[in-house]
Amino acid sequence: SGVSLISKFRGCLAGALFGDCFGAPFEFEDENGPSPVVLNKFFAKLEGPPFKTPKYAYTDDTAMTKCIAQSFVDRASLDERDIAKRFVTDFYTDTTERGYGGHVTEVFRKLRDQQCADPMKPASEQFNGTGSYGNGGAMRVSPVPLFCFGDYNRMIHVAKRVTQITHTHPLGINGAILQCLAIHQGLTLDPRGEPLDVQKFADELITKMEAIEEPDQIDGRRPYNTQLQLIKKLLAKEGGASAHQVQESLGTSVDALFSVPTAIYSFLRAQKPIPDIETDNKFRRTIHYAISLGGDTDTIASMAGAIAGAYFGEEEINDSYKMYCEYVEEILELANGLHKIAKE
Ligand code: 8NA
Ligand code: MG
Ligand code: MG
Repeated sequence: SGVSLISKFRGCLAGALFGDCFGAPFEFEDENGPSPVVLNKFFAKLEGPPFKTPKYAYTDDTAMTKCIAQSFVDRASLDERDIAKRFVTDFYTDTTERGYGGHVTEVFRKLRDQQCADPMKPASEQFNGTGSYGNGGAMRVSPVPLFCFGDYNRMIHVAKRVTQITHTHPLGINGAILQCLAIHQGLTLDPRGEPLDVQKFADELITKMEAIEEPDQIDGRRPYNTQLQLIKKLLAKEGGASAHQVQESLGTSVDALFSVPTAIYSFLRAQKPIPDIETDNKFRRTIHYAISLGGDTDTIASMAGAIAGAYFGEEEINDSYKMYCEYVEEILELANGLHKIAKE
């Protein structure tokens, strides 16, 4: 009974890749997101009879995810310097434009100049020492809950360390931890049988984040807690919240605080049919909905896809997607490698 762990591992990393590749063409394209007609056509084509096309390219989200996964697989331990070196080498040798964040390239330059001797230092100097609160930590955290499966405290520690190579602002770090927790919950739940209790899924994230997130020194509020409470309210809305309400409250920006909760919401909302999204498949519905909100579509769809893939497993992902994206075989091989480590 249930979906196998290997299928969940493969679904998680493949889900992150497909969200990235299929979300990238729409990134910040239109203020309100792509039109329902355009998106339904886009996915119907991917799921229809095979057609010839250049493969959809992955972006920074997958470029960095694969560095982390490969480091874990090769070293079977956390090695921040090795991960930093892989980020830098990939950034400077890749001939494809991957669309990195506006300021993270400064971290790569400094890391290269000091040969990653002090891998956590350049990130701490970003934005006058406040660190980046972009979603660049959260967008690449998916290998962590796989690598640390079965050791909750170590998982939190590793998520934090891996994020700090580029993002040291508490909102950047906690966004990555929250995304990691959502994937972890997805991995541990059985998608067959009772429908997912979406309110309970959010409540469990709230409880876990309360032990991690410090209250703001001025207003005493916990920013991610506030967003998670919002997710619960939006999910409880009669007939479903409008896209506008979600865009205005949860956000679709490159800030971790205004994109990680949106990805989690997309996964939870997609457990039931959504108006204008013409599919019964819940993985498709998750990334389709995430992209429909607009803004940072590749990253939000990638994060939502990682959670959905971890929950449903590879079998819920339409097989035909594999024909149209680069790096599919490789990412699935990395998932196999992480599964081998998790079993030991
Ligand atoms: P980052 O660390 O450069 O952060 C992204 C942006 O967030 C920065 O350029 C700033 O504008 C802003 N920011 C972050 N922290 C602060 C702060 N403390 N004070 C003021 N502003 C701040 O890069 P990242 O890795 O977090 O970025 C990830 C996102 O960038 C992903 O969505 C990814 O897909 C990519 N992205 C690329 C493009 C593109 O076309 N090049 C567009 C959007 C997003
Ligand atoms: Mg990207
Ligand atoms: Mg992005």
